[in-house]
Amino acid sequence: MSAMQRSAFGTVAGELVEKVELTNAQGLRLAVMNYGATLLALDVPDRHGVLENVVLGFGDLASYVNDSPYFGATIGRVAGRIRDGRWDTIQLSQNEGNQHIHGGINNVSHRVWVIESVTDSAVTMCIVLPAGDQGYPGTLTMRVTYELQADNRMTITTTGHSDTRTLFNPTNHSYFNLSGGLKATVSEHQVKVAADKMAEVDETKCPTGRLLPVAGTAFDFRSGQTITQFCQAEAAGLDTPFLLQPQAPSAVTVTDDSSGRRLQIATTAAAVVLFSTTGMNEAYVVNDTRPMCSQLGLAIEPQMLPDAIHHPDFGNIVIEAGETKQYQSVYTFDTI
Ligand code: G6D
Repeated sequence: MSAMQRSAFGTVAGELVEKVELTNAQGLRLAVMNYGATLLALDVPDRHGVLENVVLGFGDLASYVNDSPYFGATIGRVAGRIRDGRWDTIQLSQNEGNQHIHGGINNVSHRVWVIESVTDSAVTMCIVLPAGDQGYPGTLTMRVTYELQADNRMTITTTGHSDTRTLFNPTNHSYFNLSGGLKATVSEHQVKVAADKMAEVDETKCPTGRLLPVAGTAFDFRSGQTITQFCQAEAAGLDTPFLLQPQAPSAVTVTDDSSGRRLQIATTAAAVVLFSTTGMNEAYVVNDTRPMCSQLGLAIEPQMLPDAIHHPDFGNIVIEAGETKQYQSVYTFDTI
């Protein structure tokens, strides 16, 4: 039997934030909140059927407001960096040196969304961003639907509709750790990415505009490698945009041998950013369980390539007046 529960999660600046939990017939459980339209928790079975949380988060709202590196958050209007925060003559808010990142200073990850509809298997949240917000033209309506299917799939569908030509490149910023309950880091997770090319980035982590073949480099994840193997060649870890092979049935596959859990992600987005949290030793405690440490999670962010607006071969992130654009990512869990 599938089920739904809705409860208060806290308040931010006097606004109520709610948590919605969905459970499918197999017991797969998803929890989201309407602050940042954020995925809070995702309990999936290991090879023995034991359900454990496989995403990074916090047990309380204040930690999301104060400490979160976008744990589970919806990102918009535009994910990743936009060089100098410039789009032609338009100046966007700059929140990382000169760059604009993850939608700017007061982005949608840090706002309270409206819960529009809830059923036993899906929840839809909505936010309306006024024209001029963070410098962007156009009143943009963003909607995110999290849906839990009976066959242990989670689907995240994000749409944007604008009344004026503007930019739209959303993502979900969940950090995965398939060991369950953070028993181990992701260092030994096996990661496979259906990408022949990656976007070169500079010292600010902003794309230079060059698309480089992964063949013959450490960034070749086409047959799979562990994060440890990758870091032997690239000690700084992954914070890398990959251009996906078109129509790849699984864009990213992550397998954890110890628990047997496997995650396969298919997406309509053309790219994915992988961020391995390498070197991220922080004072805050994740999932009320352990302090944030290097490689505690792997952020998998399906999106169009960052800074696409400056590079014609990076894909189109312009949304025209009156247009509705939709991106969908399907997260399928099974065991090996
Ligand atoms: C993104 O690429 C970026 C990282 O550099 C950033 O630190 C993280 O979000 C929070 O994945």
